[in-house]
Formats: sequence, structure tokens, C-alpha cells
Amino acid sequence: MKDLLIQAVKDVNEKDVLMLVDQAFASGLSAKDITECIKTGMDYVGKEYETGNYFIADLMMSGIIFKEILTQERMQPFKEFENQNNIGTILIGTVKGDLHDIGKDLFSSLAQSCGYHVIDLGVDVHPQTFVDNIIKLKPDVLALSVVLHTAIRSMKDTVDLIEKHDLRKNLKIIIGGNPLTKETFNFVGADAFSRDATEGIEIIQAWTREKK
Ligand code: B12
Repeated sequence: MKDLLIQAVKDVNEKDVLMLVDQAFASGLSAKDITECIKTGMDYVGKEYETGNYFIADLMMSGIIFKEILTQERMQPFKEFENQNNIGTILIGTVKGDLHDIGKDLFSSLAQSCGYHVIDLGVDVHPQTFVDNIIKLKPDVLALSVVLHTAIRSMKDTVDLIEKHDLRKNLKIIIGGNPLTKETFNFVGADAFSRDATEGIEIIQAWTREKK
């Protein structure tokens, strides 16, 4: 079942993906398993785009398909997590220059299902917009998402501007996204980083426990 679903995503075949997701749920696969399968298929689409075998339209279509699945009621909240109520506020956004939002949205719905209040500033968010909203909303955590290598610089600009405004005392900053490494994490200067949404939530939960 998993292989069939991954293959349908690789083929960017919307009809088959939707049908196989129904079958996957019926056969007992969890929302998390299904998300992993779609992500694996999308990684392939990304690689094929890189080598010139797929076109921008394929990237776009794979994004549309993933969003279509992620927004289904049965995909959220992920059953693995217990529902609690407003245990902290997370301000999130994809940094300036980057329009990718699927990973960010995935992280946001996981955080919501774990009881966090999530305020999403969207994509291509200017550093000053983050600063203005930190001042206005006083979140416990700022979560920055990045998918493009070229946008890591604006992630650093965002953290630098927050520091310049002396806003880090009561704020933890987590950065997330595939292009991040230990080196880029050090370069940006956040409190934590992760390439995985679930691991990112675990880091924030540990911060919440520390704060109590
Ligand atoms: C779909 C897609 C698009 C869609 C985006 C639709 C959307 N609404 O997001 C569209 C068509 C718009 C697009 C455009 C472009 N894309 Co694009 N895209 C993709 C693709 C195929 C999938 C991305 C995706 O959603 N993956 C699934 C999600 C779930 O994964 P994710 O975002 O990585 O998120 C996970 C982690 O990173 C992490 N995470 C993410 N955010 C956060 C935040 C926190 C706090 C935490 C803890 C964790 C976390 O958690 C998630 C899962 O656990 C990737 C290929 C790939 N392998 O990723 C290319 C890819 C990202 N795109 C790429 C490129 C080059 C582009 C374009 C420049 C193409 C062009 N020439 O125009 C433009 C850039 C536009 C812009 N300015 O942003 C490259 C980027 C190379 C790089 N690293 O710099 C990739 C890797 C393709 C490739 N191999 O060449 N793209």
C-alpha cells in the first residue's frame, strides 16, 4: 500500500493519490504514515525537477496534491498526540524570499493538535513583520520555516533584527526546514533547529515543561 501511494505521488497522479489515501486509511495506516509516504514521493519529484526531467508545473501539482490531503479533517489532529488546551503561543512564518508553506503548515497543525495556539504570518515574511508581531503578540516561541537555501540569509536577518530590538529574553526561537544543518543553525543563531516537524514539536514541548 505504502509503495503504491509513494509511486502515485512520484507520478504526480492526483486521482490515484486521493484514491490510495482512502485505501490507506481503510487499511489502518495512520495520518503520520500517509504524510511520510507523500513526503517521500515529493522528494522524488523535487529531484526529478532538479535534473530537468520534471517541470515547474510538476512541482506545483505535487504541492497542490499534498495540500489537498493535509487539509482533510481526518489528517488532523494527528492521533499520536494528545489534545490539550492553549499551553503556549507559537508565532510562525516562512522567511522572506521563500514561498514554500507545506512543511510550515504541517508543523502548525501538529503544534495545534498538541495544544499550542499558533499564529501563522504566512510566507515570504519580512524580518520587520516578525519583529512587529513579537512586540504585539508576545509569543512564547517563534518558529521560522525555510525550504530554499537562498532564504537562509533572511532567516539570519530575522534573528539579528529580533536581537537588535532586544526581544529574545522571553522568546525561544526554533528554525526548521530541509536545508538546515548544524553549521547553518550556528550561522542563524537560533535556540534550536530541526529538519523534522515532529522533532520540532518535541523540542518546544521540552521548553514548555522547563517554563512551568
Ligand atoms: C512543492 C514544491 C514547490 C511549490 C511550493 C508549494 C507550496 N505551497 O509550498 C512551488 C511550485 C511554489 C515551488 C516553487 C519553487 N521551488 Co520548490 N519544491 C517543492 C517540493 C517538490 C516539495 C516541497 C514540500 O512541500 N515538501 C513537503 C514538506 C512537508 O517538506 P518540507 O517543506 O521540507 O518540510 C519538512 C521539513 O523541512 C520540516 N520543516 C519545514 N518547516 C519547518 C518549520 C519548523 C519550525 C520545523 C521544526 C520544521 C519544519 O518539517 C517538514 C516535515 O517534517 C520541493 C522538493 C523537496 N524535496 O522538498 C521543491 C524544492 C524545495 N523547490 C525548489 C526550488 C528551486 C523552487 C523554485 C526556486 C523553482 C523555480 N525555479 O521557480 C521556486 C521557489 C519559489 C520561492 N520563492 O519560494 C528546490 C529548492 C532547492 C534549495 N534547497 O534551495 C527543491 C528542493 C526542488 C529541487 N530539488 O530542486 N516549489
